[in-house]
Amino acid sequence: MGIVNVTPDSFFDGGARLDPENAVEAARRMYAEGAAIVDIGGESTRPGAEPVSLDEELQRVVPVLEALDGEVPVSIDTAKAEVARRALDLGAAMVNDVTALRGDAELAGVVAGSDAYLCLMHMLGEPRTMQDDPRYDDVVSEVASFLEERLRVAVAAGIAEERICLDPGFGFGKTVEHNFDLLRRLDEIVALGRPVVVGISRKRSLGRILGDPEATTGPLSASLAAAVLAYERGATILRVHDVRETVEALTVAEAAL
Ligand code: 9MG
Repeated sequence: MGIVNVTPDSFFDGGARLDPENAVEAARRMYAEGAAIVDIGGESTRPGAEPVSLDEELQRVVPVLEALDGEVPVSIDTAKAEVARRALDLGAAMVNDVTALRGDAELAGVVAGSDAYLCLMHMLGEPRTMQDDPRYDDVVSEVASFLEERLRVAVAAGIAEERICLDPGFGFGKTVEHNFDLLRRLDEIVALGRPVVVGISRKRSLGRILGDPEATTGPLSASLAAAVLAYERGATILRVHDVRETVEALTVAEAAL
């Protein structure tokens, strides 16, 4: 899954894709490089990010979806029912909801009324404050219980279980240690029985484990190491910035599995 952030404040590309033409070009390139799907989002969820209005989010993503016109399989990264509705009308195949259906009471109905796939992600708190001293007794079992509960909620709302994937939410209310516990024990998330999405690409934990306590991003090399580990531990969807390099790394990993 390639990442296209149509935002002015993405932690990694710093807003390079706010221009719809750049976003469309990035989506096409990622698809050509081997992404199975491209995740398009108009609201930043980086630590400290402020929410954006519905109008603003629609103005960012709709022109990109219109220009792509179904050419590239798309996941819409949103917690808003109306954004999801518009994106699905424009051909999106998946909704990536970082709130796991806790943000907008109407989102479950929108997904249930379509044949879209849904990604439910764990987050402790909200983007603005989530990195302010997150605490768990056991991060892996708490994340697993949360995802199990949100899966039940989604199925009860009429979304077919076969269309749901789960994501432990690397960096969403987690310290470096929490993120590495989750990566080490990813099998416990895989054991929930749904495809697991891992989004650790370029995240700050990778830069911090390499020795920079103030890092806000991580290097490509560390992202590839994490992607290979996650894949080897059972993740089936990797949400990444560097599609070509990740496809190459995973192709090598797969040859030795
Ligand atoms: C939108 N977004 C940013 N990081 C993410 C991650 O790790 N997983 C998912 N599903 N979405 C993310």
